[in-house]
Amino acid sequence: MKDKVQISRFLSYILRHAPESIGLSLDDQGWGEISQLILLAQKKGTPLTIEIINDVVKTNDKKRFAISEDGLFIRAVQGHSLKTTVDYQAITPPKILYHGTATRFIDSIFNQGLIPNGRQYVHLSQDHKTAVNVGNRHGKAVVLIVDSEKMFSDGFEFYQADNGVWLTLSVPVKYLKIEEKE
Ligand code: HQG
Repeated sequence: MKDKVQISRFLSYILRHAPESIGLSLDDQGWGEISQLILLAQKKGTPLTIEIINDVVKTNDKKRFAISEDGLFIRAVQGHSLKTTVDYQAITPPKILYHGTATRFIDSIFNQGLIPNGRQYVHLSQDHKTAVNVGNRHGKAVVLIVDSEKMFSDGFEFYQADNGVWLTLSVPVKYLKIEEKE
């Protein structure tokens, strides 16, 4: 049996990026039928049960997934590259948000602003530590401070996924600064 981290990665890949890789269909809100997922994953050599799925959803460190109220469907709450996906409500962001990245991306970011790259949205966090962790995944971490208050008053929309991650379509350079190290 694969461990929970492997199952979480598998579910992230299927539900955010490539449901078709196992033949699963998602609706336009990103929901896939759990019974189908189990059947199709089994065929591709990843045995899943409803108990394993429930356990991964419940105990996932970043609460990446949600199960529908009737218990029949599952979706990723953020991180999609798929176009057809979760409709987020636009809401007022906090004054500032953080974005963790790697030093090697800084020149390009200060040229083009933050762009979603493969995903649908740029991911931001309210919490500094999360930004450092996200940055460390890509190399030497550097934290950018996003003037979300100004962006919002200039008409940019912000969304928050169920797990607290903040999303916006892009962040132009003028709203970005590198965090000063003490
Ligand atoms: C960078 C995790 C060059 C951007 C986290 C980042 C997050 C640019 C990388 C979620 C750029 C994209 C997303 C530009 C942005 N030039 N590089 N103009 N604009 N970048 O993995 O934000 O564990 O797609 O700084 O918690 O790192 O997967 O995005 O370094 O919420 O659930 O391009 O992934 O969640 O990398 O992470 P990613 P991310 P999970």
